[in-house]
Amino acid sequence: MTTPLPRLTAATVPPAALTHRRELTGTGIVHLGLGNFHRAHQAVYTAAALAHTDGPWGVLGVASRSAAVAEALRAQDFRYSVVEISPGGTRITVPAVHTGALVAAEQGDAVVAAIAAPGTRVVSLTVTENGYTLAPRTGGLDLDHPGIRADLAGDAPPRTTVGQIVRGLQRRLRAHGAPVTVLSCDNLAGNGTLTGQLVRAFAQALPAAERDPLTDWLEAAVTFPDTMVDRIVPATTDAYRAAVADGLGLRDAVPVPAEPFTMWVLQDGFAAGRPAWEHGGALFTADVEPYELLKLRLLNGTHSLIAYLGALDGRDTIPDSVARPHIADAARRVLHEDYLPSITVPAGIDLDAYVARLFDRWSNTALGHRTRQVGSDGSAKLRQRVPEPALLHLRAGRMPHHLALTVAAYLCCAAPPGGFDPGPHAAAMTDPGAAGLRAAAARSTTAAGFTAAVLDGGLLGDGLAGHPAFTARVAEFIEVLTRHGTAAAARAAAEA
Ligand code: CS2
Repeated sequence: MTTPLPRLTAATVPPAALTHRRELTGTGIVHLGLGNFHRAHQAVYTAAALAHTDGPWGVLGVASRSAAVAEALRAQDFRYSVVEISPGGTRITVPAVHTGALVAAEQGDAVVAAIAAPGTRVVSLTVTENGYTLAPRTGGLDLDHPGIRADLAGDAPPRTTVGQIVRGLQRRLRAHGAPVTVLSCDNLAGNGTLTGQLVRAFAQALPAAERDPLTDWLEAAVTFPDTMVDRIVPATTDAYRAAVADGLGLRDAVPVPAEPFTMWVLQDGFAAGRPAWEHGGALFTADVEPYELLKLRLLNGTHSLIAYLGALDGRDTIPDSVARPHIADAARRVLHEDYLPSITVPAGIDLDAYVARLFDRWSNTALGHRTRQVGSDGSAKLRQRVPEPALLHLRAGRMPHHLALTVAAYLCCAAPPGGFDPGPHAAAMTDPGAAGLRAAAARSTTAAGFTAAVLDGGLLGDGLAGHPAFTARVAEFIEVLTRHGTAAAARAAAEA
């Protein structure tokens, strides 16, 4: 019988793997969304900051629902490894920046208290596109969302992210009123600006006696910088646990795999200080928008097309998908023909090098990023990626064929028409919007009827509903995808 390896803890972590060796002197950051992305991105930059300068920048991580990650981290003194994987090799580091872990769904009041704590200077978020309780049609706060309604009533600890932030800020104002920064790190256009709008919309919906002092203080003491975040971070598997066992000789239940590439661009508007994240390579600029749109459209938008075509083509991973010539060709076309004309490339970015690097990153076979992961939550993700560039083209009189193909491939995965089997990788995608789409599919007898019902119903917001030619194009691609497959659909889009 082999002896089990020792667990990764504060006592066992090899000093050489630690990014910094300071004692954490305070919890200045409350982070909502303790998933892999946060742990391989903001946490790594914070560790790099602490390697250079001291500061009260411990992170209290708040898992949205999963108690398992919080428990595993507690058992490991909040240490975990980041396993950087590329075909060239594996590098393992331990950021060691977390000072605690909560579970929002179970400890809403503790989350409110943490946001209100005087030591908290930054409340950061990676709660995914779905976590922002956006109204599908308007993109503003969904005041009809049952969670938002309950959090506005305030009879129980808040359970939505926006509810937790506003209730935390309200308690903060009542307790001491010290300024704080709310920092969205999700893939949303204008993520900070939008988060500020959602917070203000929630505050505006409170009774006047609560609303007025809060809205004034929000203007005076809380900032919402925009950020662009980038790092491909797959889900953890036993292969990564084995890599840590091999590399460190330790048992880590929650290692985080990540590609070597990482990028963070932030607007430098912090109300109460921040870690020196520039030591991890973060870029501070007054205008984040060009970086956000570059990444959200060229990377995320193209990623969605690769994931849906790949899954329908029977591919488990993004690298396997992009290795298929017709999928790589469709990816190049959506990127160059549909997304690129909708953005201004930020000064200092070498576009050719950036695009070549995207294809290298997507082709990282060692990372094994799965089509089901990128394809999940398409109803929320595509709304951020497709409608604005599609509308720019449609208003200029041009059909964005590969954006229509993206939507068609998504619909074939999320709500396959009767008799069509999208295969196991599409079937494994999860999406809170899928049930509604499937109900619409069951009510429709034709692809055209189904597409009109869902796009007119606001699947991608209000704007696209007024463009029947786009709807018809999506329906045509659904027909081709379901009858003739992905290669024929890619050909039809390329030849259009
Ligand atoms: C992906 C992103 O799952 C997805 O939708 O497009 O998670 C992507 O990997 C990251 O944004 C890369 O920074």
